[in-house]
Amino acid sequence: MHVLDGVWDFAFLGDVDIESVDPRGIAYHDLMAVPGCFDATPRYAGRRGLVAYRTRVPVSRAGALRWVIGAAHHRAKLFAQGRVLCGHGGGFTRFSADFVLDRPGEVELVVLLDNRFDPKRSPLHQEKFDWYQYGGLTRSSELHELPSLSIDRVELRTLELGGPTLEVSVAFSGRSNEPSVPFRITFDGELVVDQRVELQATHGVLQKHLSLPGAELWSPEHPSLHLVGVQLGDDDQFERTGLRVVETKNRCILVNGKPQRLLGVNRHEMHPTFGHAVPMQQQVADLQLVKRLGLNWVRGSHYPQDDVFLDLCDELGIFVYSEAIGFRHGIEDLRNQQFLDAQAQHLDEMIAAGINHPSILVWGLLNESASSEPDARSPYAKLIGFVRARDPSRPVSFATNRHGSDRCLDLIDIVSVNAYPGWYFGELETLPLDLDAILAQYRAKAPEKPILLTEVGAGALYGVRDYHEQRWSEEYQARFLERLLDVARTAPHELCGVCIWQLCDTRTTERTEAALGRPRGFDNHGLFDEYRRPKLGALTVERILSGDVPPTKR
Ligand code: ADA
Repeated sequence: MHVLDGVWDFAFLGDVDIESVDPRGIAYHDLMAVPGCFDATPRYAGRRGLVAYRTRVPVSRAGALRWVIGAAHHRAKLFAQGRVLCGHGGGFTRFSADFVLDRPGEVELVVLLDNRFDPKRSPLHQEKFDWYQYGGLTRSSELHELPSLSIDRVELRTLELGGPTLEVSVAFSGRSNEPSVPFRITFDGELVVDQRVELQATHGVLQKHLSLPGAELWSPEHPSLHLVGVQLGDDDQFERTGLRVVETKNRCILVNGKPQRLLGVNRHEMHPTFGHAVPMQQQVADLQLVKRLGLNWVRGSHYPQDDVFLDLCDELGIFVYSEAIGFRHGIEDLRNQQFLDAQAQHLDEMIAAGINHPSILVWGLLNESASSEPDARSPYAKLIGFVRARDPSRPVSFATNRHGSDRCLDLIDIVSVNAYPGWYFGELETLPLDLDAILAQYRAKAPEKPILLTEVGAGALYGVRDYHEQRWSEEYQARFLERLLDVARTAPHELCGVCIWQLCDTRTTERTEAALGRPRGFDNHGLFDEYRRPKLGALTVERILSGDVPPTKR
């Protein structure tokens, strides 16, 4: 396997149509880091247009190759040796393209990338979204030399805790020259399946149920992880997972039968210097902050988070609400088949990348979209059905702000509510009552379902200190969080989780109307500013959750 991370040739082509470019004619005038966001670098800051990335890789044998791209924003077209391989829409997910190399030597790989908004050709990225949508190859990229029979993916699912039993599904493609091939599975290095299989088809899935007496379960308190190795013919793959079962029952989210109380934070994967290509050190640092504050879950708002981040959550026992890309989609989008197809492909890619991570508790989609419209039921049902069929082992949800009028709550397992009492409406004093009134409307419609408050928060400008405790001051946000934590910790009958909006300040859309309500062009609801400097609010959460201040009575 060749890891392609490094410095690639780069060209900013500007206002050019992606379909009109012949990769052989591009003059590369610059260099760019991969992973990286070109429009987070000083030279291209804020620029939108078509760009080209190129690298060359020495490959020592002819044959089939698989090029894996960690994420490409927003729309990509891939070429190898000057020939087009595929197109791809939507950032934040991994995809791949296979091709055949005729003779050993240097392979030239080119990506054309477009970060402009184009509702028709790029429906997953829309200008109205409330976060800055950077362009670039933002996650690691690899080139794999494939044997004639190859493992495409290995998916692991805990079926039962008594045992425990793990389902291993191995998707393969290609053909071996032998009539039968070895098929082996190891669990933490111990051989548990050792047989030969005859494969007639050129694509398929092999499935095994492993009974694993004595294997430790995964939980937030004891996040035990196990390594599963699969060998099929000459190919092998290793996947890490945890053994645990998630269910929803009696207004609770249960992990291994135990009800969970969730207190967490929303996270945009973003940094002013790196855009969406948050480096490993910052991924670790962000989770250090989550832990330090005493929080136990993260909602990946509003798109799938990096593999590195998910790995760390698995290791630290932090739950993840993994959300597909989406933001306030109106009924026009939901009626648009092209949008729905793009969503389904993106959901499939999110699930493929996340399925073996025990930390992922819920799949989410379509943040704050038109779920109150009569015509929304069918598209919601289709996308939710798609997620359930793809992974029956996790609850599905969508975050709604359609208080009292949502028509799709019966379609999901967990009700996720976004509400901003004490910020966009109401005062600090009325926060508990306002929140109760909102939640009561959901409880009436979904009496038995668990409810998460997936967004709630107040803004604060870093460094603005004010004895008047006005909105935008750090003091206001800190008072707000004190009240919120009181409510969160004293209303267990209504809420099984609260997720503060948001971990740190994030650059938002460049559109003027939006920018006027967003000082500095940032969403300033962060507990930390964009460089992760703590506001008074972060210190307040840390102080309260570390037990320094007991919750007051409501
Ligand atoms: C919404 C939205 C968030 C953010 C938030 C805010 O709830 O889901 O992405 O825009 O509002 O800051 O107002």
